[in-house]
Parts: sequence; structure tokens; C-alpha cells
Amino acid sequence: MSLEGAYDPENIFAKILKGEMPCVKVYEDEHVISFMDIFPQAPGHTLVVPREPVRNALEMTDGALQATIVRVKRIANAVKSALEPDGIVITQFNGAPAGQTIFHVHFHIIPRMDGVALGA
Ligand code: DGP
Repeated sequence: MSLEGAYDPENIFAKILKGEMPCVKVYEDEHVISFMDIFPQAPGHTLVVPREPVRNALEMTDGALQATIVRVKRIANAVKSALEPDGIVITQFNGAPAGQTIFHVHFHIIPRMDGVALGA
């Protein structure tokens, strides 16, 4: 799926937002929901999913993006406190060629440890 196209309201993260699919939730408020990634790239891999129903970050309103990134920072700090990693990746993908597989905008928080290869 390229950057063009319609938002599918039945995508997996939309269903999690609606409470129609389970998740291991770590945080939620009026702007975002945050839960553990089901296919973690490292222990503690956490997702932050804005409630705004758009496919990617390029489509987000400035207000929703600002609210989301503040929460990404707070949740990343919580991950830091809980797991004491040596580093934390914060990333997100826009469009299938960029690596996106779920087409509801989301951010990854991935703790990294010294000496553990990326992808492990
Ligand atoms: P991306 O490649 O940026 O679209 O990442 C999507 C992430 O979502 C990927 O790391 C795996 C994760 N994921 C896929 N399906 C589910 C699910 O049903 N539940 C949860 N918690 N995570 C999922």
C-alpha cells in the first residue's frame, strides 16, 4: 500500500482502539492508546497509536501529532525507568515500501541493550 489511498476503519489497530481486539495495554488517554507489540523486536517493544483515524504520520493533524509525540516521549521515559535499557529507538513507518504493515499511524518505542545486535 502506497502513501495514497483510503483509511480502512477495520484495520487491526482501529479494532484495538474500538476495544474489538485485545492488547496488552500500557497507557491510554483521549489522544492515544499504547500497548505491547505482538512481534517485539526487543523485550519491551511498545507501540503508541494515535486515536486519529489516518494511515500515516503525513496525514496527521498538527495537533494530534503534537499530542502524540509528547506521549511517545513520556512512555519512552517509562520504558527507560522500567527496563533500564542502554538506548531506545523511537521510529515509525509510512507506506508499505517504508516497512509499514498496519495502516493506522503508530510509533514504535524499542529498548536496546549494549551488545545485542539490532533486529535481535
Ligand atoms: P509497522 O511495520 O510499523 O506497521 O508495525 C506494525 C507492528 O504491529 C509490528 O511491529 C507488529 C505489530 N502488530 C501486528 N499485529 C498486531 C496485533 O494484533 N497486536 C499487537 N499488539 N501488535 C501487532
